[in-house]
Amino acid sequence: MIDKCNITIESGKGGDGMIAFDNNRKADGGNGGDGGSVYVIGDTNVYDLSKLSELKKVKAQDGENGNKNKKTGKNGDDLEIHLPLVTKIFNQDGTELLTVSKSNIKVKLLDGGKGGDGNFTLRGDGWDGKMSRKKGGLGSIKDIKLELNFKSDAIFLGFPNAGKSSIVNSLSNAKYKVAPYEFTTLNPQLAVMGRYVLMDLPGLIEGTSKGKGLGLDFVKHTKYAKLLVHCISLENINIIDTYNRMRKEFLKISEGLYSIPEFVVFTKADIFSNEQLVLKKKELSKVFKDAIYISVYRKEDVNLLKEELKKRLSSISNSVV
Ligand SMILES: Nc1nc2c(ncn2[C@@H]2O[C@H](COP(=O)(O)OP(=O)(O)OP(=O)(O)O)[C@@H](O)[C@H]2O)c(=O)[nH]1
Ligand SMILES: [Mg+2]
Repeated sequence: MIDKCNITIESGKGGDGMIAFDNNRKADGGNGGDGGSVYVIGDTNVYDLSKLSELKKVKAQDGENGNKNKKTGKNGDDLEIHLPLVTKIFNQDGTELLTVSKSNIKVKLLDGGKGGDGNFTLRGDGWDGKMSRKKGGLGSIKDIKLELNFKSDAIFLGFPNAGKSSIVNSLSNAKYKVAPYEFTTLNPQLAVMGRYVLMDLPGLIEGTSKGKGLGLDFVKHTKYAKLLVHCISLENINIIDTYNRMRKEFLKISEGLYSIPEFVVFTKADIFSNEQLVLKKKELSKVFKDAIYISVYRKEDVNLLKEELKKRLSSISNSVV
């Protein structure tokens, strides 16, 4: 997934006005059409900047020149750049230009050049107007930098191998890589559960805050999340300690991350017999009042988690998109 790119944008040039005469030698040259403008628009069907990063430059269409018979040239088509949520746009010098955080809202970045007047518009009484026309206005050109911060409703975090990707896959149509070793997930990955966007993240370890493991690049993507799903494998011998160590790491990473409402999900429930699980739950419920226990291999567990997530997310606020 490409989450950064530099690109040159250019609006269309206005078409030139025309000098033309009808059969009675009267001025009848039309005006040039306006050049297309450049817009950006948030689009939830776009997931990263890869398409855009392949293009060095994008340009709106030029307006067509005016024509005889007072015909105005066709306006150039606007260029709409569809961007994933949330994309921050910066000027070349690094100052922030705008943030695209809502879908389907169009924002203009560059105006197209105005079409030039033809000699019919400029005709006047004398000869001068009849022989004059205006050239179309030039388009504008600008270098911008784009940076994508993934926007999701719920983020899935925890130690490596906790089963985060397995859960995200089971809740959605995603088929992200799952494997029995640490750091299988290397980058944030998005999945859709009904009207909600889920984000599976790389595993965190103690020291992530200091750049250990896969580092801190992921933090910017967590900013908009409404719910932090903290996944803890029941394989851990001391679960309360595992939980506390991760909470401390969240705080060291950022206060913003630490303060996202948390929902604890205990994973791999199938490794215990029913009797063992009842005992585990009894012990853990003293500390974790409303945690959920799931095995991704049990449909009823997955459905229960899905309903619980929907309930929590709908009570927190509207979906991000
Ligand atoms: N028995 C059992 N194994 C599970 C369950 N969920 C996941 N696993 C296994 O646990 C291992 C790790 O699963 P992942 O989903 O890759 O874990 P992760 O937390 O995304 O791991 P990283 O991306 O490395 O942080 C895989 O071998 C999974 O098959 C479960 O409910 N029960
Ligand atoms: Mg993973």
